[in-house]
Amino acid sequence: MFSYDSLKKILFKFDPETAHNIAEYGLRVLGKCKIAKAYMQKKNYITDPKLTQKVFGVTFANPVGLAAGFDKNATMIKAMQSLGFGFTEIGTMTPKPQDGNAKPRMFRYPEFKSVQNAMGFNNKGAHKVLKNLKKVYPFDIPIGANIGKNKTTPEEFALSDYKSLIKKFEETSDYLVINISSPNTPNLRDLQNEKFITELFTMARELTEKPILLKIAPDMEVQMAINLCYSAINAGAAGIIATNTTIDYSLVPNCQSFGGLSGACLTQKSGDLFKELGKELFGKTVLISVGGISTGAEAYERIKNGATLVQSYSALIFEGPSMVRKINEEILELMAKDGYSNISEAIGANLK
Ligand code: FMN
Repeated sequence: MFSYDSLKKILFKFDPETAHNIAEYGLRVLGKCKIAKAYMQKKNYITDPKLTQKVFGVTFANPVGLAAGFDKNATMIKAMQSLGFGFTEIGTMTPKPQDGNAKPRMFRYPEFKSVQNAMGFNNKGAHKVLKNLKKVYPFDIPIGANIGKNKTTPEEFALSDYKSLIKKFEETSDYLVINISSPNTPNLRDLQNEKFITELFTMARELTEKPILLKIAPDMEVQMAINLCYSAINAGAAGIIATNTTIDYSLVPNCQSFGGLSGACLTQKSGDLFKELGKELFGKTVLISVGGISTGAEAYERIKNGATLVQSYSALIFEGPSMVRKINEEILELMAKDGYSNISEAIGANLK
């Protein structure tokens, strides 16, 4: 029987970016192979009505999604359902194609189940990604489109990058995400200020009725994060995704001093910030929690702290394709223990 442990031994012999490219090739093939796809989907994709909910008018069969950055060019959407994900987020895409930062730019720390990346939005550009997306959309699982500005676009023109991306992707996605929280595009996080956020979401709301969410970094003071979220919500944001990777390099001994850390080292930091956001914002907007989630227990805690949906990326590298099914099964067990018959009863339970 196929075991991820043996595959992992081979993949981990390659540098992380090469391993990612091999995995991408395998997942693209899986997406095209009907029998293998159906087999994996039957095994991993949990569609228990207890986990099903409508968010932004769209049905999510389970609350565990793939976080942005894994499927930057929308080439693996079909395979993600076979891995069990209830939704997927493509991107970050930029208006023009870009190569990203110099290599090596991705590092893994297996003993800490953590990853560090300084990819810098390497992607094929909005035109090509949209072409890929159009082959699939609308799909069985909801698709989010995560958008960012080009590295060469000066801050004063950032708004027009986001404008062109919203126009391009609004018809071929179920929700959009504004990414200004990556640490790997110079000065991008400077856009995490109330003035820019207000301008951005006011402009966005005039362009489309599609839900648009803001993804924030974990490296902000709680009050600053709350204020920023309020600016976004008041200007029309449909939700908040917290969090992106961290630049707190104290979390992994001897890690690189650039890029963003994710995976197990981020669980506490991202979870703590999310808890505070939940206390303030639960009931006022849709909250999605991401950062170091690898188990049903952690996902369930985030849900009870106010997350309607959760996402994961780094843990997939260490746990493999059975992870999403296990998370969903554990959420169901924990819901049963608490006596909940639908996930909506668990969302924000710690805050009621
Ligand atoms: N987040 C984005 O919003 N856009 C990206 O393009 C993006 N690229 C990423 C690339 C890598 C290699 C990794 C590890 C993460 C990336 N992320 C990106 C951040 C993830 O979406 C997620 O917010 C973060 O990794 C925390 O979740 P995790 O601990 O489950 O990985």
